[in-house]
Amino acid sequence: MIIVGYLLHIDVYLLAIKDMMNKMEKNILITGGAGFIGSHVVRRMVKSYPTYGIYNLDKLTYAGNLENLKDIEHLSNYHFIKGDICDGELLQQIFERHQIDGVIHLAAESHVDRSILNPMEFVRTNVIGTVSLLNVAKNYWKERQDVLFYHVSTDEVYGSLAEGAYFYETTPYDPQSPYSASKASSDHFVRAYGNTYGLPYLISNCSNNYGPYQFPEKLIPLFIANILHEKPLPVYGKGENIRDWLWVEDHAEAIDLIFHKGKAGETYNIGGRNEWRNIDLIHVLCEKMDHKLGRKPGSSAALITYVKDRAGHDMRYAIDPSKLQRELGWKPSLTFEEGLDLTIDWYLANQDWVKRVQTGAYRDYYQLQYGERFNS
Ligand code: NAD
Ligand code: TDX
Repeated sequence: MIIVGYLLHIDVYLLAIKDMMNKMEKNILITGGAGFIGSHVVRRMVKSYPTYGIYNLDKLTYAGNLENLKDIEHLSNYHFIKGDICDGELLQQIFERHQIDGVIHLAAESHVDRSILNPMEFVRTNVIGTVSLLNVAKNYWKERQDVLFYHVSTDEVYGSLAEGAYFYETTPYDPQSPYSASKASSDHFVRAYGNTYGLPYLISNCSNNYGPYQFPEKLIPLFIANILHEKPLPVYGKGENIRDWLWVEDHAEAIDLIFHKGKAGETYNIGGRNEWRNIDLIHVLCEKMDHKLGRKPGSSAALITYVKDRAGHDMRYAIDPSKLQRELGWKPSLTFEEGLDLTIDWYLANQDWVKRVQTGAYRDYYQLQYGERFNS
């Protein structure tokens, strides 16, 4: 469904009229739905729950791309609202007009390297934005207990792990980058609103995601794009840092499960028990790319270039997802081998998407599809 109107917020009123005519079982506000993980969550919720009104609120920063949702934007229970989670007045209008019963909050600045260059933007969106959302939810819901504020967070809040150790839900917070410090802060605010005002909440902390629609600044899509164009592959430091990778649709499934079956006030760690040293993962990626592109074995690996390490680079992340598996029965659907193949194949088949992201052309999509009616 098409809506929009950043300046006048006319979209909010039009949608309200539509809602009155067509009462939904539940109205869910998803923030950051035009981003990588958010678009998979929105797609899943819109398709799996046709009786829910799904409201995707996204500021469309460099990371927001409405082309990610092209395939579902015509569905009548999907609604897009362009706006900023720091805009309390807009948030209040959205809650009131659409009688929001639940929030799945993903909007964030998400890239560690950018947080090193510009920490204030991370404080603004990840901390202040989350608190403004919490505040509006708390005031609108008052004492209601049949509502949920679900905050999607990261394993990076726990800091860097020694060999053999794992992140549990009880692991003390020890964020090391401006990004993880801002996410840790937002997690603390969510719990503070639960503790102080009785706001029913859920938090999940997930490991590194990969899959279709990931912005090509993150390791896997960046390296796929660089291999394709025979550009250097910048490996930070010695490439010995370890990350725990999860197929993005498995994350979306976990979010759906936690939102519907999780116990309010609880935290769930999400991860696929899939640890890789960066350099080992990069070699697998290079071998697969050589094979898929019909290039001589070793040609992609020849692009590997060791560069200066990321400042404060966390050495190792590894999630113990036992609680989620035991209590909610979640398990990953794919092996890493399968997920990586699907990811590479998707990027190779969708080079137009990558090109439009790299040239900035994707930013016109909003104007073309949604902009003309209300932008003055
Ligand atoms: P992303 O950068 O791809 O997308 C973020 C989205 O939020 C974009 O659509 C952007 O336009 C929107 N946004 C940013 N600032 C906003 C604001 N002020 N108001 C409204 N919208 C705004 O991020 P992602 O990788 O999809 O991550 C989504 C969430 O999941 C984040 O909260 C992130 O911390 C968390 N997370 C990510 C990973 C991962 O591996 N990518 C792992 C664990 C947790
Ligand atoms: O060019 C690169 N070279 C390189 O060696 C890039 C972009 C990354 N790296 C390394 C740094 C990390 O050790 O690869 C690893 C993965 O890097 P990113 O893809 O930037 O992810 P990471 O920093 O681990 O954070 C991601 O996972 C947790 C997401 O960006 C976060 O939003 C999420 O919370």
